[in-house]
Amino acid sequence: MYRSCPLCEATCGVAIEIEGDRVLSVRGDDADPFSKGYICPKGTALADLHHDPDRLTTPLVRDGAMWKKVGWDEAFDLVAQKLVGIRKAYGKDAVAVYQGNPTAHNLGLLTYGQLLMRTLGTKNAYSATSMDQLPHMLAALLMFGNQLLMPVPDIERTDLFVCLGANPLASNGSIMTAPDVKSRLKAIRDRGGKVIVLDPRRTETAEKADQHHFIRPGTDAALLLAMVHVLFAEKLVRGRLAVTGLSELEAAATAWTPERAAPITGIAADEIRGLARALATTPRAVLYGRIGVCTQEFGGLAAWLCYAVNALTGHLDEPGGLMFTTPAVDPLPLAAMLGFDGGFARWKSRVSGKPEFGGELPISALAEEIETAGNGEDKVQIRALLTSAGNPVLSSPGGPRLEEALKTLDFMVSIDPYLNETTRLAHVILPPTSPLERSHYDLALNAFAVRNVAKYAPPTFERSPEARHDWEICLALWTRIGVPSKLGAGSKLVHRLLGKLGPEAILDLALRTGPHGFGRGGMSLGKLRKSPHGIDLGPLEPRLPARLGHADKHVHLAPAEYLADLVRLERKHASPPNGNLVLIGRRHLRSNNSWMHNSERLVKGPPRCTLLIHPDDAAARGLSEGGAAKVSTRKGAIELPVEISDEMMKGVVSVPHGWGHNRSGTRLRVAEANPGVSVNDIVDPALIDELSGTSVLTGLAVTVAKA
Ligand SMILES: Nc1nc2c(c(=O)[nH]1)N[C@H]1C(S)=C(S)[C@@H](COP(=O)(O)OP(=O)(O)OC[C@H]3O[C@@H](n4cnc5c(=O)[nH]c(N)nc54)[C@H](O)[C@@H]3O)O[C@H]1N2
Ligand SMILES: Nc1nc2c(c(=O)[nH]1)N[C@H]1C(S)=C(S)[C@@H](COP(=O)(O)OP(=O)(O)OC[C@H]3O[C@@H](n4cnc5c(=O)[nH]c(N)nc54)[C@H](O)[C@@H]3O)O[C@H]1N2
Ligand code: SF4
Ligand SMILES: [Mo]
Repeated sequence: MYRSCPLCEATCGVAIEIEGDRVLSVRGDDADPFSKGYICPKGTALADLHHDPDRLTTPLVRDGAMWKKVGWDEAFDLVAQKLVGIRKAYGKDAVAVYQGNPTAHNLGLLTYGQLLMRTLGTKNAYSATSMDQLPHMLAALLMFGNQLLMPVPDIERTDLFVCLGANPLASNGSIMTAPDVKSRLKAIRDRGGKVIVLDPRRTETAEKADQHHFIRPGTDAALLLAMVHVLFAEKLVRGRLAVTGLSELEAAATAWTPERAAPITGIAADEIRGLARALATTPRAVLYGRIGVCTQEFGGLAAWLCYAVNALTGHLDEPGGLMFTTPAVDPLPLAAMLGFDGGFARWKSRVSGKPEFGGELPISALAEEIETAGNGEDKVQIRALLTSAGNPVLSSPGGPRLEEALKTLDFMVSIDPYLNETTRLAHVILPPTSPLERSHYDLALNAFAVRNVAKYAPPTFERSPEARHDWEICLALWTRIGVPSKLGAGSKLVHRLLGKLGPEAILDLALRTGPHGFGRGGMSLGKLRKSPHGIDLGPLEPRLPARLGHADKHVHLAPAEYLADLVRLERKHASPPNGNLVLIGRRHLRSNNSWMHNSERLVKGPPRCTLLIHPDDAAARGLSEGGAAKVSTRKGAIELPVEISDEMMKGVVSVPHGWGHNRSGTRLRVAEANPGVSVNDIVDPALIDELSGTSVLTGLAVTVAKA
């Protein structure tokens, strides 16, 4: 049986051997044209997930500290009755939703989940986006005219790959769906190209690169402005695209000489010049920035400047550069149909005025919106929460505060296969089928893949009659709640149709009407069913200006929102940096945010939730390898083992996120035995990039002492 692994963005093909209802083995699928047999250890752990005795299979209703199994209809009726009651009594905004990361890998949640969440019409919609790629989406919206038009590096054809704030050898790539990044980076070097990594840690990716430069966390915007400065000063600006804002961008960078950026970033002025020149003079080159660029104090500016530097050096929409995909399913019309409209700062959060993006508010507003009393019709306090595929108690900043806030809700329901740190606080848990019991198509990730590919897989195991898919759960709730439409013209018909179709029929329709669908032998679900290893649709192709969402069909290089935010950057860097230690995160190949620590094979070995610290910083604090350190912020302290390594930049320490499985009332036996601590217990949710509303998860001031 062949399918794609849904656990990270790489979408590796897996070959699964089964006997009866058991998985015998999970291997890389050699015949998958995209992943060619590659998988990582998490792929093998798909079997553990499927057979995990802790994975829930029937709805649970909480009575105090006790959980009772109930039937699906009873659970759906109860949830609908509660949510409808709260909407009626307090208004739409009293029901909040939170959607987590696995949504992006789940056909049912990307269709019926969106339908449910978006048509609830609540301003209190939250997701992991505001702890992640929001700055990229904002740049896509403001520069290219649609929030989903995030370009990806054409890693297969580039000769210079500059990697800023990403560690694809651990994460397997993000907004760059590219199975086996390691081989792809090696291929760049084998063909005489170069890989350059800029990161506060000498990462697994940096180890395989030609060059690595330590960069001071949170200073990417300064680095990129200095590169822009060099490009203009040395007349290196090029490219065929029609753009607006060129002179505004030049003016914005005038004061940012490499000499000014050097002490801020920790990268020498000559190196900054060299980087700008190399990008401008290498015919096929790309600057790729990812989560380290986004989740920082100036994430909005930094994400914008990453795209701008590619545009200025003639690498936007060019082979080997940063390109837009042509996936078999075009996500733009589909998202619009499901109610996901773009937009920024159309409204602000009630309590602290944080900006809306794409119909959602920043996650950092969730706790305060639950805690703070409302007054009147449009100043509504959150009374109920629906979470789906998310674990914000561990994954969002200020976990302990959110945890307390969740306990005060009138009602909470979670669509989730585990009784974990978040869902244990729900009144009802609705567990979906396992990944192997459902059909799969990468609706979202194919749109960010470095080749145009398409692959469909039917369920490996038929679901039992007692189990429900995510989409069935969402559809059942949607139907029962009877939410008014947000879908615009013809919505009654669309509604009735969606209620009947199911995700496969929607997929088939989207494939047939997509960019590869027309004509003889065009793309369809039937065609994909006949190619169980997937279909390669070729390398990325230039898509501009046709693809741009702006009416003027220009790339907007200097949107006013960014120019205005430069003032904040100036203010920040008016005084020299203080000598505080700063905290960054990290990812590990055998981990996946907060939710895969219940697999014995993934968590075995030495503890991974450790404090990484430079030898000099450790010595100055009397810390020894394996000893305990106390890491504090004004939000609290955590204690964890010390790992000393010169892979850390001096003055920077690292703690991974997603640990802290020591909360009572969870049902995760393996994870509870290897709990670690949650770094988000000490991350202050008030710290956001004030432009975009994205949480600041990197570059936080901390003190470290011997515990
Ligand atoms: N194994 C594994 N894979 C995953 C995940 C996982 O948890 N485990 N999570 C998935 C998810 S949800 C995502 S979003 C992706 C993320 O994918 P990536 O963006 O590749 O994420 P990271 O591996 O965290 O790499 C971010 C890098 O940024 C660096 N960094 C931190 N602060 C700064 C800074 O201020 N400036 C610069 N230039 N660099 C900085 C960090 O040291 C780190 O090496 O990974 C996905 N893949
Ligand atoms: N300090 C710090 N915090 C971070 C980050 C960081 O780098 N540093 N990274 C941030 C990022 S990039 C992200 S994306 C977020 C992730 O934040 P979240 O998405 O909130 O957290 P996850 O740990 O991915 O939890 C996923 C949940 O989905 C459930 N689940 C898994 N598969 C399915 C499914 O198919 N259907 C349903 N219904 N549920 C499923 C799991 O049981 C789990 O409860 O964390 C963010 N938090
Ligand atoms: S890299 Fe690992 S987790 Fe990601 S899709 Fe491939 S096998 Fe799955
Ligand atoms: Mo993420």
